[in-house]
Amino acid sequence: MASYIVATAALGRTDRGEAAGHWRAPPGPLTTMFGTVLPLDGGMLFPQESSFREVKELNGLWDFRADGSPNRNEGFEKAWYKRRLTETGPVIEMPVPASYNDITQDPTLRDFIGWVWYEREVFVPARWISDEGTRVVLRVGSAHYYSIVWVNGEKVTEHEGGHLPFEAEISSLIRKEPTKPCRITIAVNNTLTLETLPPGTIQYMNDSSRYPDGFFVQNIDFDFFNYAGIHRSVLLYTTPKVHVDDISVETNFMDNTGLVRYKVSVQGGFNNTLNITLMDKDGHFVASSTGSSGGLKVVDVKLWWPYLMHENPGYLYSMKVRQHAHRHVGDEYTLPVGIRTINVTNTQFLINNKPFYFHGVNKHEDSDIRGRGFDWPLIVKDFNLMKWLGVNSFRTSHYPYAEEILQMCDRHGIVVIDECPGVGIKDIRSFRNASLSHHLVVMDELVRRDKNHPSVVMWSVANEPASEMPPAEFYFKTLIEHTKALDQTRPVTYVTIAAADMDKGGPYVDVVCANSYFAWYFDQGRLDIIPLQLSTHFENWYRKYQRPIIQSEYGADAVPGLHMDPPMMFTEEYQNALLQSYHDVFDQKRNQYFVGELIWNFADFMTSQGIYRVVGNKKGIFTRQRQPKAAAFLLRKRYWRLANETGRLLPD
Ligand code: GCB
Repeated sequence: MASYIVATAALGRTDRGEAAGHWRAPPGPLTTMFGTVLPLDGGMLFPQESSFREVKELNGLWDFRADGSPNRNEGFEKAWYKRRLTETGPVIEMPVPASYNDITQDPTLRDFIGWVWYEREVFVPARWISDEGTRVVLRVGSAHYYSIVWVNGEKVTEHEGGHLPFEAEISSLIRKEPTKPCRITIAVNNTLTLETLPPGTIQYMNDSSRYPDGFFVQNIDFDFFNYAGIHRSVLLYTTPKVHVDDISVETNFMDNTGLVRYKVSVQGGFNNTLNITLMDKDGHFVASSTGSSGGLKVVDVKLWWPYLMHENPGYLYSMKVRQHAHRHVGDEYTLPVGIRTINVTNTQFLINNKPFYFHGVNKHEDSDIRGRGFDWPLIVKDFNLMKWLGVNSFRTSHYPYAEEILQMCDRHGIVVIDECPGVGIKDIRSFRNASLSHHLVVMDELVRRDKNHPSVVMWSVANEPASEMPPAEFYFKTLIEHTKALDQTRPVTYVTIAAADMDKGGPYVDVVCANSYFAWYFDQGRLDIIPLQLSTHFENWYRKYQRPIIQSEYGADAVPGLHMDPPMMFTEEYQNALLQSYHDVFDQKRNQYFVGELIWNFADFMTSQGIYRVVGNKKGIFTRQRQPKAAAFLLRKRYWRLANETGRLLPD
C-alpha cells in the first residue's frame, strides 16, 4: 500500500498521510465517503495483444446521467450502480472517450460539478469466463477526477486523479453469473479540493439577495478548463493467471556496445522461468537472457536518437519477455526499448553524451467538442504539425498525456518533459501533509507508467507553485528527492515563473525550467524591454544555481486575423515580434548555459470564463482547429535553422 509517513520538519511533527485514500469531498452538499485505495500494489503495463493476451475496447456510446440533485448524492443514496441506469432515471448517450462538457447544448452540463454516471453492458467472450486460467482486467486509461467502478453492482475499484490509468481484476466477478452480460458502471466526480492535484476549492455564495439557495462555484488557480469525464479508452484485457506484471529497463552504452538492464516481476504463481529476448527493428535476434533481472549486451548498438539529431531517429529494439510457469500456459509481453543515456552538467543537457537543445512546444490535451478526450486524428495531426515545425521536444503541460502519445514520441524521436498535474498549487493549505502524500503517490503512478519510455528525458513535479510560502521548501525537497529515488536515470525539475520561487526549490532541481511573460503580463506593449529583462533574468538564474536553463514557457495571445503595425497586443504581429525578441536573447545564451525553448503554446486551448480570456487562451501558434497563425511560420523557420545548427551529430 502506498501511503507515506511525511515528516514535517517545518511544523515539527510527524503525520501519516493516507495515500489517495479517503478523498476529502468539499464540505456541504457534495460530501460522500470513499474507501481506501491501494494504487501501487502492482505494475501498470500498457495492455497489449499477444498469443497469450487479448484486448477488448469498450469505447463508443455509454449511458450517462449527471446527478443534478442538490447534494449530488442521489446516485449513492439510491444505489444507481445496483440496477441499469435507465431504471433509475433518464439517460443520454455519451461518447467514450471524451469530456462530457462540450457534447450537449446544455450549459449546466458544460459547467457541471459533482458526480456523473456512465454505464454500459458488455458481452465477455465465453472462453474468458470458462477458462479459470484466464485473468480478466478492466482498465480505464483516465477519468477526471475521482472515479468509482462497479461491475454488476459490485464495487471493483476507485481512483483519485485525472490523468493516469487504473484497473481492477474482475475474473471471479464475471464468473458468478456467466451467462449474463457484464454491466460496468463508472461514477466520476470533477470536484477539486485543497488536496487534489490540481487543487481547487468550492465556494458557496450565501448571500440570498444575490444567489439562489445552494449556489456554489469551483475556484481554480490554473489556466485551462477543468474538463471532466472518461478521457481515455476503457478496456477489458486478459492475461494468463500467472503473468508478467511489470518490467523495468535501464539502458546504457559504451563505445559500440549497448547495455539493457532489466527487471521483471511475475504475479499469480511461483516456479517461473523467464526468457528474455532482444530483437532489432527487423525482428533479428540481438541478445537473450534468463531470470527476473539481468543485463543484455548489444553489439553494434543502434542508439535511440531524437528527431533531427540523427538520420534514423527513434530506433527501438523489442524486448520479448516469455514466462513459462509450471502447469500453466505461461505469458508473453513485448516491450519496445530505446537505448540511450541522459546526463546533465552545469551547462548542458546531454543525450547519448551529445549536447541536446530543446526546440519545442508546450501542449494541452484539448480540442473542440472532445475537450480532453483521446482522439487519434487529432494526435496524428499534432505530430504532423510538430514535424512540419521542426519540433524535437515538448512538455506535457500540465498533466500526464495518454500513453499512446508517448509511444508515438518513442517511435518518432520526440523528446518529452513529463509533467505531473501539480499545477495551481497556490494556497498555503495545499502544502499540508495530505496534499504532499497524494502528490508523492501521483509521482509513483507517473513513474510506474512512463519509466520505460526512451522519449521521456525529465520529470517535472509541478508548474509554478507558490514556492515563496514557508512550507513549500520542505514540500518540494521531499517531492524532488522522492522522484529522484524512484528513478535515478532521469533529471527532475519543477517549472518556475518567479525568481523568488527558486530561492526555495532551486538547489534541488537538476535543470532550471523558467517561464516568463515579459511585455505581456508586465510592461504591457513594451517589446523594447525584453532584451534587458530576459538576459538579466537568465544571468541571475545561472549565477545563483549553475544549472542549465530551459525557457519552459514564453508567448503572447494573438487573435487569429487581427493585424496592426506597429504591433499591438493581441495581434499576430505582436505575437511574432515578441517571439523574435525572445529569440534574439536565446541566441546569445545558447552557447553558454541555455539549453532549450518551448513556446507557450502549440495551439489555442479552452480555459474557464473570465475577463482575461476571449473564449480560451489564444497564445497558440496554431488555432484550436490547428490552423497556423503567422507565428507558426516564424517558428518553423527558426526551428529548422536550429536543427541544422544544433541537432547534427557533433564529432567526438
Ligand atoms: C503560465 C502557465 C500556463 C498559462 C500561461 C498563460 O505561466 O503556466 O498554464 O496558460 O502562463 O498564458 O498565462
